[in-house]
Amino acid sequence: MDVVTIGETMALFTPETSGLMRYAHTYSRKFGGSESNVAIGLTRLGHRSGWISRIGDDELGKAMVSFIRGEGVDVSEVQVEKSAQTGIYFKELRREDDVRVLYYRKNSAASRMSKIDLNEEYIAQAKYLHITGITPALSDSCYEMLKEAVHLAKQNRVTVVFDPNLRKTLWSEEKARQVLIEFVKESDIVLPGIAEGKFLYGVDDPQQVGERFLEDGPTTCVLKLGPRGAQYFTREKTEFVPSFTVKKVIDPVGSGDGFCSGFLSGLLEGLSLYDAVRRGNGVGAMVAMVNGDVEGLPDKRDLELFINETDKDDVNR
Ligand code: KDG
Repeated sequence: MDVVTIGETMALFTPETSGLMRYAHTYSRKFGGSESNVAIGLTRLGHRSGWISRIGDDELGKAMVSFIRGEGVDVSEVQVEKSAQTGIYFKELRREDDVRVLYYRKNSAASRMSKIDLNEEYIAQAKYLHITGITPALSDSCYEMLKEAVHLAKQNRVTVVFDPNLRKTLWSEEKARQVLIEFVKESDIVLPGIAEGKFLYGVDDPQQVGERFLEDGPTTCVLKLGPRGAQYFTREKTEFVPSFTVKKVIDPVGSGDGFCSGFLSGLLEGLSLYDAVRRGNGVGAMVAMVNGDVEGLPDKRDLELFINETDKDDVNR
């Protein structure tokens, strides 16, 4: 396994029409969950990924696992929770620049995950453990489980990659800040957005944000700067990597996960940090141009076409 990830995935309902959801009558049903989005992004690019989770004993859970398995992700560590349901979420595309997310996930099956969901051998055989700040927000047992997963990864020399993925509606700001910094301190690579850097450390200059993350322990910080691109920081070097032009943003949700899968696939293939971040930018941009969290994730060929096409005249520099 190249990458193992842990987290909740939900059935995602999106109105077929834009505007206020109260006027929507028909919805499309998709699936979304930051960690499985990353796992799917990796398999599309030719890597092996596995996803640890719990689903309810229900139709949505079954359809979700079939879908994720169908994308080539290993789901052998997904458990069925009899006493809770699979979480769902709605994505309200009010306007092009106003996308809202509504969760119906409290006490969901995945929020019942705990240390017993972890199989040390499964984590130990991976090159990377990918985790996000969504999981510890789900419940105390998920928080404890994630700490244990990081501990197992470190014990087995598996590189820990952490995306803070701040979701303010899931917990208090104070708790979020404290716990997310706790995970930053235990991670090797962090992939925050600039707004998360400001939230965690109270500074908004990219250089200062990058330095603050590194001071807390990770050896690499890749700071996502939205439409501008991303900047990576190590103790030796920092470089800004420009983004690709997105002609029309259709749905930005999932773009950060796309970035992460592109970046990790670059590392797995031994690309330089600059080129891995550039690949991340490419995948992130492609996801934003398609409705759905994973529907825009490219395979290798599409990604290369997009990057080379855009290179001709569309790169933002
Ligand atoms: O990053 C995209 C995720 O936000 C989406 O897939 C749903 O996992 C999700 C969450 O918790 O918001």
